[in-house]
Amino acid sequence: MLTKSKQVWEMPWSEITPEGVYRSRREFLQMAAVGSAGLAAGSVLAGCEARPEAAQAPLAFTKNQAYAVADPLNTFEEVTNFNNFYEFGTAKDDPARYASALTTKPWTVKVGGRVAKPGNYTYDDLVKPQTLEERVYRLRCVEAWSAVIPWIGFPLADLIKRVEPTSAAKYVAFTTLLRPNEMRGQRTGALDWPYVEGLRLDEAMHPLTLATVGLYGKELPNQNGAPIRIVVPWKYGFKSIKSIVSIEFVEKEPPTAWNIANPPEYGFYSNVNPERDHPRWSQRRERRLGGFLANIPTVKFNGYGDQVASLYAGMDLIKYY
Ligand SMILES: Nc1nc2c(c(=O)[nH]1)N[C@H]1C(S)=C(S)[C@@H](COP(=O)(O)O)O[C@H]1N2
Ligand SMILES: [Mo]
Repeated sequence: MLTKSKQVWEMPWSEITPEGVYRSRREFLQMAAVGSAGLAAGSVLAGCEARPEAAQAPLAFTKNQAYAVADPLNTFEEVTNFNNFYEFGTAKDDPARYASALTTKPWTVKVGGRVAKPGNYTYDDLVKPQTLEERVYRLRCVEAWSAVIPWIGFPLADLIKRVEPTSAAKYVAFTTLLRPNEMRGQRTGALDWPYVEGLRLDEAMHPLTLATVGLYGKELPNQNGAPIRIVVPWKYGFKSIKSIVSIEFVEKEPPTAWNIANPPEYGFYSNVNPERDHPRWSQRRERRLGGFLANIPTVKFNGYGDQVASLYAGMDLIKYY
């Protein structure tokens, strides 16, 4: 756990990474050290791990080269074994351990509120008409770790345009599945269930906001929010709500799970902002998942400022944190 005294980048990785993941990480590093440095991390892993590949189906997609990150990708192993998904527990390895209990087929998303085409849309209704693309985005958690991940999805704006919000729609409210018999964390009071999040309509329609159905070439593993989640790369990770079952177009700023849990710590906007510390720790620096890059400066809007800063022109982002 993070504490007041220690910043995440000051800790030995073993303190923030569950023991099992840490061990396999070390083994991976040892094997990688003797292997070819030129190989993609994914194929290095595939070569040395006896474990079968995850069961996710491969997806057809095109690589969108416009969205790239200079830093190396995190490995599939890293981004699927160190997760926040409180529906399965609060420890970082709980989602990998317990999310297989979730059934994601069939899956329906209810679209409602201020919209011309409300209804219950199946996963195929939502995803089949779209061309899927791979985009490498950073995800930065408010806990000061970050990851570089090849996500697969489509602009949320495309979906929003299809369902035709009315002029009364100013915000989009998202809700995660509520199914305590499959989501063991929902049998605890870790958060108010179901998990809810929201975006201003213009944020939701920004071309960077990705309706996400996969990573590393395959359908999302359950622990990363299968079968469909949002990824908002310029905001703290908790805005990137997983396993969504409802998209509602509303007039007023909707409640959000972490704001309900602790308003002084988690605001509605939650833009990555090194100038606005979390009350219990600094946001100036971060550590890359996997431990290669520690104590690296956090960049405002997670580096996407050129594209998104104009959304907040004239707003005090210390007040609207
Ligand atoms: N439904 C739901 N969505 C969620 C969370 C959660 O607990 N429940 N955690 C959030 C947080 S805090 C982060 S950092 C990201 C982590 O995404 P990842 O596990 O795919 O890296 O998911 C976000 N989406
Ligand atoms: Mo997070």
